[in-house]
Amino acid sequence: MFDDLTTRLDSVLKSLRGKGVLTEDNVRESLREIRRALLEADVHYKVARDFVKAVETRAVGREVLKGIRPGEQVVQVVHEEMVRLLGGTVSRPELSGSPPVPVMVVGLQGSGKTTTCVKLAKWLAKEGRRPYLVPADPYRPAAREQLIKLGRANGQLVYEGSSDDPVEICREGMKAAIGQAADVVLLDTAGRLHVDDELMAELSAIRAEVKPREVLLVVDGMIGQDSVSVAETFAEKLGFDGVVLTKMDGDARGGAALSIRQVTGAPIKFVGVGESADALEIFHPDRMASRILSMGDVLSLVERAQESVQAEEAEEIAKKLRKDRFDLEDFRGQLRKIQKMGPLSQLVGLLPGVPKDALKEVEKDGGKSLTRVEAIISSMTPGERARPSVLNGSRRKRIARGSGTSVQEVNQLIRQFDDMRRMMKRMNKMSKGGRGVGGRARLGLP
Ligand SMILES: Nc1nc2c(ncn2[C@@H]2O[C@H](COP(=O)(O)OP(=O)(O)O)[C@@H](O)[C@H]2O)c(=O)[nH]1
Ligand SMILES: [Mg+2]
Repeated sequence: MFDDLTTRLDSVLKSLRGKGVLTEDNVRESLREIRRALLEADVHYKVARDFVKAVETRAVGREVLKGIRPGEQVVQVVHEEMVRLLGGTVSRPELSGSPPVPVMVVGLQGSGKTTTCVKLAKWLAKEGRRPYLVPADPYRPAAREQLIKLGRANGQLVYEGSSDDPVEICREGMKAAIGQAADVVLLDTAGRLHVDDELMAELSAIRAEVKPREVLLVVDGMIGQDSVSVAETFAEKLGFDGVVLTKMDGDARGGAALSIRQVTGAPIKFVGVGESADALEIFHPDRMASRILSMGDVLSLVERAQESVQAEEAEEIAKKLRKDRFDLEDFRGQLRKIQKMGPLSQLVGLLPGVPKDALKEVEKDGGKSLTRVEAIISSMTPGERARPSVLNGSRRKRIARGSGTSVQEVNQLIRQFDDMRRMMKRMNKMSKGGRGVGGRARLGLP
């Protein structure tokens, strides 16, 4: 996702970053480019305009222009504004209250409501809840069957009563949920191909009846601008508490994700990233912003890495990545090189997914945290390094003890390793697809 947008922004930011001295003209020209890239990614024009204005206000100021690394600072501002645009912080669904807590899932036909209901049920079950699925679309028998089948196939409880009145289905479904000792009820409501008043009236009637704790609007991330106007209409006519953006695994241009929060004021809570029942993720604004922007960061890191690494070694790593055999042993090797490359803080700042706080930490402790990472990896057996998936709770405990760290630190490291590997795999794929990153990505380095 976001490939084109990322590539475009990357080149703008890279040219900014390279500049030792920035003039207002430099910055303005870059901002024009950013705006163009956003519009092409189908970001709502008002959102693109306001975004650029916000960055400009902060970036075209004296402090920034007098800074040590002005380009870097502007890139930082762009990132921060993008996080803000995407909602700032993670917004989890609000499911407190006396059980069963009703959640109403609404949206246009084909947006992914039914699939999302099943994904949510699975996600909730993992969170220790006991969800109950209620098919509340009486118009298309196939819609009801779909939820029953899909829900069952995924081991979830489904209401099977049939009435032709959606309000009655929801009311009865809530009662049945009590009988099943369920604590969350997911109401899979009917959709239409287009928003119409009849649909809104029906949804309002359901809402009045069951008083859902959450109304989640499901929006198809592939349809760009249209999804934003759909969301606007739902916001105006029905109101909702959060958005689930589906089909983000496809070649969505990213515009919907970037516009919806700003246009509707409601947070994106989940993203759907595939057809399977597991393909649902909590939406993280900062991660998403990094995904959109930080490709460039990875690439500049690679650029530096290139200087200190032998070509054949790099080829070896690329090969491992292709075969998905890049392991913690390799990771440690890379870390050692990073340490040699210094200045450390600069390099860590370029790593994707490393929050700024962590960067400050590293700066403060002068590289001790990397030493800790090394200690953790060194406390693993060769087998564990080769196959990190075997690292269960008790092994992690042992490793924490052996390396004089905490289980949290071990967990964090494994997470970082996973993220890094994913990122590197993507880069590797990109370079194979000849997407303009060419030789640098072939190195396949962090
Ligand atoms: N690739 C992908 N397909 C999805 C996703 N969510 C839903 N779909 C597909 O979109 C189609 C419509 O989904 P459905 O849940 O039936 O939509 P509904 O009409 O709103 O209930 C189905 O083929 C789903 O498999 C997603 O996150 N990624
Ligand atoms: Mg459906």
